[in-house]
Amino acid sequence: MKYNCLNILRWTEAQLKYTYDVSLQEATAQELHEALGQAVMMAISDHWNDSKRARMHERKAYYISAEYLIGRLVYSNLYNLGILDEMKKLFAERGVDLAILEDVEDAALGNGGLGRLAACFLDSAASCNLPLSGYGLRYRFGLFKQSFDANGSQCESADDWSKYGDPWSYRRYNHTVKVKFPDHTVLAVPYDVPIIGYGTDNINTLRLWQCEAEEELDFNAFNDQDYLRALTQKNKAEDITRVLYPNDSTWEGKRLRIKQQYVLSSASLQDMMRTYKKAHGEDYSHFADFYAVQLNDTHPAMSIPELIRLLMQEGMDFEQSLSVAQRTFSYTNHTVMGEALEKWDLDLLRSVVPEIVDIILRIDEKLKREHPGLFIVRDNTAHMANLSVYVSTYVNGVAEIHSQILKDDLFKDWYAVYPERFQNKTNGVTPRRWLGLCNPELTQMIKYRIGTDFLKDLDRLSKLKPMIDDDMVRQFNAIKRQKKEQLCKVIAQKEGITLNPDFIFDVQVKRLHEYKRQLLNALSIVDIYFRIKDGSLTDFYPTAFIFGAKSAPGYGRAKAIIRYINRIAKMINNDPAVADKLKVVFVQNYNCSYAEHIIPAADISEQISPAGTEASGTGNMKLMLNGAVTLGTMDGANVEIVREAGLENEYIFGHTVEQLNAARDSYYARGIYDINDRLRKAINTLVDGTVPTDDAQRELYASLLDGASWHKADHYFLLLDYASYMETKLRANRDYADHLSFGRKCLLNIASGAKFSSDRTIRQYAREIWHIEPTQY
Ligand code: 26Q
Repeated sequence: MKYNCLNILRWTEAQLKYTYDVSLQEATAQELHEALGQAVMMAISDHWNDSKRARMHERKAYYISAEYLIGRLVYSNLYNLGILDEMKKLFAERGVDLAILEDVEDAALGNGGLGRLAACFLDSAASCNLPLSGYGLRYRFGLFKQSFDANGSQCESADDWSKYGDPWSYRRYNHTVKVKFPDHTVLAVPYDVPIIGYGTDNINTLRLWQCEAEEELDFNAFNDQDYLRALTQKNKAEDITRVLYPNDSTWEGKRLRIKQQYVLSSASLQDMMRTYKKAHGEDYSHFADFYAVQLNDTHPAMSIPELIRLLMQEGMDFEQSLSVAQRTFSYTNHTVMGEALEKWDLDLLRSVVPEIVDIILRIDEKLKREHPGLFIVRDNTAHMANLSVYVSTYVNGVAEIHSQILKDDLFKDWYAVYPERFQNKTNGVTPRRWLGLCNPELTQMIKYRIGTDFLKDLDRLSKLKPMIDDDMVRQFNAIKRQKKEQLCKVIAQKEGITLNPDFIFDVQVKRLHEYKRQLLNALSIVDIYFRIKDGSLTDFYPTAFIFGAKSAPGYGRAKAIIRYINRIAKMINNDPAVADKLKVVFVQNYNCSYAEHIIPAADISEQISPAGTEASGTGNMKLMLNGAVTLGTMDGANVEIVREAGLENEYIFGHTVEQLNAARDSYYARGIYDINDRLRKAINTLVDGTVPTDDAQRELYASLLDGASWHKADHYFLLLDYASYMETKLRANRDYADHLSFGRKCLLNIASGAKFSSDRTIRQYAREIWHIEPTQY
């Protein structure tokens, strides 16, 4: 179907006039965003309603996730509707450049990979006509905004993403539900976000819950002139969805976090029970025939006891309720790292959700009767991952190597009892946002060559392979150069740093964590810097090293790494002796929108976690699809990237999982430090005053060489993999000098990227886990 762009434009103008009393030309970015959003919402409303109605009586899938990192929606929505270019043109004819909407804030209701995956899945399901709805939380403040102070330290500020409004959701107060806690009851008010498919009329729904008080004001307190008390109930309710927890990969047992998780679980399941009743009546024994619910990690795992509680409230007995729950839920694990696994102290849990604890204990008793070796509760602590495995139909990891580790390691005892439950679903990314939208130049080139709209069916990308010739490589290189120029402008404007687009762009963008080894990258840069200075590295191809990462605000070591990189960047960027060879930029506030600028401009994609630590990675896939080669370890989805593109087209280094497991016990980091002079010199900059450092860098230094009470020295094997990393990094650097052969590698990465479309992933979930079919309506 074709949307009438002129109508959308006229509605936009009308909204601007009535709401803000401004013309199209006078409107600010925020005003234009509001008005255009509302106009698009009007335009799609029939299709949205029809999509909903068509599925009323069908089996559907539901994704419950505490995070959705959806980014900026205005361009992707217009893009998926197929009207972005036309709308740009219509606005341009009236003297308005739609690029001003770049000033509109991202919706960052997620931390990183897990939240962005949820957003990619929704895009893919809608585009593949799969009936998948999302449930989540509408945090008032998303992930904090990041800036660096004069010291190079991370500073956080609040992300008030909806302060100018939120045109992409409708408040559906009529579907409000109540969620009970021992000391108060809160309202969960749904906000529905349309998920617009690409190349289809289908529109799915993301329903985000916002907490509000039952009574806006306590009038008794108000009449007593006690204003503060009058507001407490309101604040107490609104506090629950006030802010997204900024931890990524470390777990924190916070009361408010339990409340968030319970609201998400309870509200979503109450909503499902309501729609079930409407479509199928009050016999809930068939619930699992119509509702397949995917738990995005254990954050929504309280959904399991909550469904059981709600079913029992409707008169079903415990055993049958548990059976319904087990057939309804499936669970995706996103990490093997112990410190990230959710374990709730039962007393704490009981003080917030007492009935949930009673049900968890009953489930645990039944489990221990059946399988005395397994447990959910141990040492007065509820292990949410174990609960999620026990009461699930399927459990999956997010890349082959990760799913294997789940079976061999993390859930070994469970795999022995329930082998048929374990699956793999390798992650993917939506090619619409991560190719079509962020790299229209490359998309156009591919479309022209293979003659189809491959973004609907990424498998067609492989048609490129036999067509790759010098001509295509030259064209690709020219596009890459163009994307670098564009990124240079963005970085100059945002960071005040000038980069040369003739340099290699070597990119590491992801959350800051020790296991992701940004420090390894930094040490190699310091080493390269010294070698350029002392003349022992003469053939180095000029390189700009680009970092983007947020650290959890309470993660001291990660913050120390940011500060260290900012300081070496300052030293290197201010040294005229290397000005034509080296630049280092740590961009501030890396987010979805920044990623959309950086990723298409990258030549080298740093994916350097020690094997066995990164569950999958998804940035690696985005970079591959935009034609960067991977400088990486045999970890996460890198393994599959290498298999698809060929080892000869990537730069792989370091120990494998098996080698690390064999080396672990006898590993002695200081032994490597003592014999590798260059590495030692680089590591010493953490403490020797080459760059300004403080106690935090001294602590980093000690963590590498001495360890701490909780980890042995160099827990993430930076020193062990260093030599191999450096050698491989320099080989990639030398290879780049041959632009044709390097560009060919890049193109082969693109042509081999089909597997990493989240369309492929979501279809596998649909077929192998949810057992749902695409519906045309
Ligand atoms: C838990 C408890 C309390 C507060 C916060 C959290 C929390 C929040 C977010 C713990 C973990 C996360 C996020 C994890 C995450 O993003 N994992 C990544 O998931 C990606 C998608 O599967 C993978 O590609 C990455 O490898 C994995 O690190």
